Amino acid sequence: MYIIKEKNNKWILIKKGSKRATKTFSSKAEAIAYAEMKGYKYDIAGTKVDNVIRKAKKKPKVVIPLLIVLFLIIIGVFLYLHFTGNLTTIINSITKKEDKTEEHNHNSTIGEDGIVNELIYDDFQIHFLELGNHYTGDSTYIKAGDIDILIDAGSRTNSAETIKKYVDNYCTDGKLEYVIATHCHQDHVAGFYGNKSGSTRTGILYQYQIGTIIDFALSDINNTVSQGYYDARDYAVSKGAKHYTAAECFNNENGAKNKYQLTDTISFDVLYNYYYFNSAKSTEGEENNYSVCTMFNYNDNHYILTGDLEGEGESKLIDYYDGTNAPKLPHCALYKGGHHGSKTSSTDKLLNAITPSMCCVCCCAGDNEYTYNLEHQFPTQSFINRIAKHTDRVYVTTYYDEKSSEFKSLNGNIVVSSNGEKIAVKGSNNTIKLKDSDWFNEKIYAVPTKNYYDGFRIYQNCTKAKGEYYNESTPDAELRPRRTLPDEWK
Ligand SMILES: [Ca+2]
Ligand SMILES: [Zn+2]
Ligand SMILES: [Zn+2]
Repeated sequence: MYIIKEKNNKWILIKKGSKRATKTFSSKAEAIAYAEMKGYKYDIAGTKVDNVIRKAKKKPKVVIPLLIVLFLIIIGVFLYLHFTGNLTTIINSITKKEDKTEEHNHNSTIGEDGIVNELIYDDFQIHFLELGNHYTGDSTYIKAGDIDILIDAGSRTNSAETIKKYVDNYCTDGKLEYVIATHCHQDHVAGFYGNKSGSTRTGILYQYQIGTIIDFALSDINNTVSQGYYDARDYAVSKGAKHYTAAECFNNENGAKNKYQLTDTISFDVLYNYYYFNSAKSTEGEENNYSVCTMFNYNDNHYILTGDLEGEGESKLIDYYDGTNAPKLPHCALYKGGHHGSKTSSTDKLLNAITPSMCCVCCCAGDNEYTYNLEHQFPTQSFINRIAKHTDRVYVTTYYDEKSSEFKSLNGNIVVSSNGEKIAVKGSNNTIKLKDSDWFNEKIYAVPTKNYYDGFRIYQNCTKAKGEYYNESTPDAELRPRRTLPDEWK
C-alpha cells in the first residue's frame, strides 16, 4: 500500500508506515501515473498522511500474543546456541564488526548543526576538486548511486589530467552519465578539451564515454577557449553523447528534461535562469550570468550550484521562484559559493531565500589572478560578511602561498555526502572552517595607503603575489589581516 502526498511543494510516493519517499515527483499527476504504471495500490492523502499511518497502526490487537511468541523463539534460539557453543562465535563476530565501524568513523563528530564532520557517506557525494595549479576554477564531481556527473572542468587545459585521476577513483566504468558546462569561461571549460599530444587528447570529453551534455544556452565568447570546447563537445556527440542546452532542459524541449531522476530518491533540477533566454551582454556579470544553475535533491536535502551567476542573475532567479508562478526554493543544505566567492555574487537576496547550512568555495584563495586588492581576492571579504549571516561552515579548496609562490591545499578536495538523512563533510587536507584556518587569520604585507598601478588599473589595499610578495622592506607596506572576522563568527 502506497500513499501519494504533498511535501515541500513536491509530490512524493511513500510506502505506508515508511519515513522515506520511494520516489519524488513535481506534480500529483506524475505521481499517480507512476503508481498506476507500477500497479501499486495507493491512497492520495493530501497533507494528512501522518494521521492515516497512525490510525492504521492502532488497529491490530494481535500484537501482544505475537510478541510473546517472538520472545519464546528468541529464548529457544539463545539456549540452542548456548549449548552448541555457537553463541560466543556469534557474539565475537558482532563485536568485531562494531569495532570495524568505529575504526572507520573514529574521527567523525557531529556538529551542533547536525552535520557530521570527517566522514564520507556512499549514497550521494559531491566533490569540489582542486585543479592542480594556482588558478581559480571549478570542477565538481557528483556521484549518485552508480551515476557519475561532472559539472565544469576548469581551471586550465592541464587540469584535465588532475580531474581524470581523481574521478577515476570513483567512476570505474569509463562513462560520465552527465556532463554540465555552466558557462564558456576558461576556468570552467578548459579541462573539457585539455591538451593534445600526438593523437591523444587529454580533455575530459575525449577521455570518457559521455551520456548527456547539458550546457549554457548563450555565450558572447568566440576565441580559442570556446572553439576548444565546441570541438570537444562535437567529438562527444559524434561518439553518441546527447547534447541539450539549459534552455531546452528548462522548457522540457527536444528530449531534454528539467528534472533528471538519478536514483529512486536522488534527482537534479535544471533551475530557471533569465539569461538562458536573454542576452547578458549589458549586465555587469556578462558571460557569468549565462551560468547553468542546478539543484540536487536527496529526500528532503537540497544542494544548489549556480556556477559564476552574478547579482543580476541571482535576483531574477529568486524573482522567478516567488511561490506563485513557481514554488519557492527550499532551504538548502549546501550552496556552492557563487563565482568563487566574488563580491558580486552570493547576494543577500539569494542567500536569504535558500538559507544555506554549508558553503563550499572553489578557488585559489588570495591569488592575484583577477585583482591585487587584498579584500577583493577570492573569497572576498564582502562574500564572507554575507554568508556569515547564515553559516560559519565555509570551506575552500586551495590557497596561494605568497612566501613560497606555490598553491597549497586549504581544505583540499572537499566531499559533501549524504546517506539520505544525515549530511557529512570532509576535506582531503583537513575539515577546518575557513574562519579557523591559518589563511584567514594570518597577516600579510600589503600597501594600504599607496595605489598600485599595473599598467591597466589602479588598485588600493594591495598585495602582490607570484614572486612579488611584499615584505617588511617594501616602502609603506604594513602587516594587514587577510580577512576580518564578521560579528556572526565571533
Ligand atoms: Ca558511470
Ligand atoms: Zn569562474
Ligand atoms: Zn566565469
